[in-house]
Amino acid sequence: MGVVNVTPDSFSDGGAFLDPRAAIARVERVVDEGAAIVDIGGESTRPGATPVPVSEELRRVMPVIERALQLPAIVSIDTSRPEVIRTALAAGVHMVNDVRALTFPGALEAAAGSTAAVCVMHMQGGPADMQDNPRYDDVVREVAAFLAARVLACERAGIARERIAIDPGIGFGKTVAHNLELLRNLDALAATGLPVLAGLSRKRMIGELTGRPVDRRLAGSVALATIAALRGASIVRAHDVAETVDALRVVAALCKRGEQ
Ligand code: 9MG
Repeated sequence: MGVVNVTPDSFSDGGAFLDPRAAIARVERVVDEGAAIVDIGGESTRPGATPVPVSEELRRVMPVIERALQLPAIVSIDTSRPEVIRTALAAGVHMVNDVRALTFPGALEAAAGSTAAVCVMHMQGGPADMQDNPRYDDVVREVAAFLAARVLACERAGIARERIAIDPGIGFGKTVAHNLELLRNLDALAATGLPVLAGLSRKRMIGELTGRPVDRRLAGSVALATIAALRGASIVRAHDVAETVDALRVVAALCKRGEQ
């Protein structure tokens, strides 16, 4: 899953693709480099990010979605808002990626009224405060229980299990220790039988582990993508698509005999 942030304040690419032409060029490059899914978002979810009006979110993402839908890729809308979900689905997007796990009022219903896939992610707190003091008694158990509850809510709303992916939300209300614990136990989430999505690319934990600034986290990102795939992730969300695809092809070859 290649990341396309149409925002002025993303932590990872700092507004490089706010201009629709730049965002469209980014979509084309992501697909060209081998991404099966393009994830298009118009609101930053980095720690401390401020919300934007729905109209602005739509203004940012819709031209990019229109172009992405002409390409040979699954098109995902990265949003939490029911209005944006509905508009993007009406345009034909194939997937809704929601870091708030379809908890906003009306979001479940908006997603259920289509045949699109959904990804529900765990987050403790919200972008404004999630990194203030994240606490868990047992991070793996608590994240798994939250995701199980959201999957049930999706199913009750009419979203078939086959349409649902789950995501532990690396970096969303978690310390480095929490993130590492979740990665070590990613196979427990994969054991649900649902596809697991992992977003690790350029994240703060890599900065904390390596001392590298955000524009020098490629090696750490590819290492974590590889580890996530080996531990059962089916979808890896990445900024550096070509390098991540290479790493995942190596993992796929290694696991091909089915003796993971
Ligand atoms: C939008 N976004 C940013 N980070 C993410 C992650 O880790 N997972 C998912 N599903 N979406 C993310």
